[in-house]
Amino acid sequence: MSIRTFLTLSLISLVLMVALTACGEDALLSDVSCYPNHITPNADHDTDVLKIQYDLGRRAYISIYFDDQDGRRYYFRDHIPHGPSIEDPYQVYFAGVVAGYTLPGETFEDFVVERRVLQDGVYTWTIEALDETGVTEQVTGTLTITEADTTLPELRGFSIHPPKFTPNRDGIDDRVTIGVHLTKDVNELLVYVEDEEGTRYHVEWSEKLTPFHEAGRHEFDYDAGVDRGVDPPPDGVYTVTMQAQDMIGQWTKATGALTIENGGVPRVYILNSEVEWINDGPAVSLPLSSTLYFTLTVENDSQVPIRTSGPPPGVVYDSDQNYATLGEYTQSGVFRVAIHCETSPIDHPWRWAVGGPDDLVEIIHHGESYHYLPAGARARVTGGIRFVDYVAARNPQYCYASLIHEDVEISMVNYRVDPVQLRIEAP
Ligand SMILES: [Ca+2]
Ligand SMILES: [Ca+2]
Repeated sequence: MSIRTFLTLSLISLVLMVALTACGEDALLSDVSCYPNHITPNADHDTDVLKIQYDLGRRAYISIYFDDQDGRRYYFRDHIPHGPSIEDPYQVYFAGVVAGYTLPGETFEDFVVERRVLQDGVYTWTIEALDETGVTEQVTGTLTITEADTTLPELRGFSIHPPKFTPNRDGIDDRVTIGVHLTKDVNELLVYVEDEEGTRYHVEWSEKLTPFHEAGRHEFDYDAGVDRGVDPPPDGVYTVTMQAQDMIGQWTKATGALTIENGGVPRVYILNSEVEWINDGPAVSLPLSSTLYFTLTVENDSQVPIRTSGPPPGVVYDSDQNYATLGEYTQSGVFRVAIHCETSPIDHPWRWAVGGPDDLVEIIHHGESYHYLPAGARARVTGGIRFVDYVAARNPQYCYASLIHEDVEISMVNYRVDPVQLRIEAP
């Protein structure tokens, strides 16, 4: 078929189509109505919504848009594919909200407007169908908008802090706070973290001063799941998205980048749940003022380094001392080996780092020095308690070792490992 023949045939079919349309049969777009012709989109349930109805004769792309009196065009639907309407006409409700736009001279720094209500005024509406052969039909009319609630739910001062974090429960940069000042009450306020493939991770709202969904300061807290013992998303760069939607249906959106580094759930054990006590245990008898020594091996069986703090292995405590009297206070997120006896006046009073200088790696962070046992590493830890006193009513007593994740947990597997029965021989 020559191009000329094709064009001629196309022309004939086009003429036929127009003829058929004229007869009201097989029309692409027919029975179009928009009611009412005046709406007040302000969520007061009074003439807030326009009902649009149409029949579609065959598959087509539907566009619904509004032109203001200055000739600016606002899309409600932009080339959305539709099949033919079979029995009932298509019905769609329009609440005055169109694709986001900005007014002349208007700029927003922290967010973009995704959906926005039309300003008060008189508009020409157009419903347009474009079929697969390129035939377009459209119907137009007039719509007046008054009392539109044009206030936007602005997301001011959107912030992500810190922009790079290490969700590994070491107490340093384990969480991210995503903050915003919301300028209007909304129906929905949502934050998620998304990777390049579009996998989303929910972020919890945590600010309690402003009720959820109300105008004011809001904060969201993201721990990457590690608080629940879930492995965080892989290290990498993610997009944080905050989205607000008001009663009218206006949407605003703010985005920013978030980097995950050294993410992972620490899994650390006392190797084989074994403690070598002095004189081999499991029952030990020592003269008063002598020392209960122990040795054990800590295994970091995770993908992340684990943080620890002093005193170093080898230190011997007097029984009436504890970690605080040595100036080695607890620190959130730190792992330490600890010994507890039944008569201990405080919980696990004697504590040691999970490795010595040769086992640990020093990391400087914000000018402070921190020590870590690397991923996959093992370290032998020794220590002792010199018993300078004892409780006669509890002699002998049991002592045991634990591996403590300070201010986080002592997992059951690391709690009260390999007890020894200790008798202090009275002089
Ligand atoms: Ca209204
Ligand atoms: Ca961390």
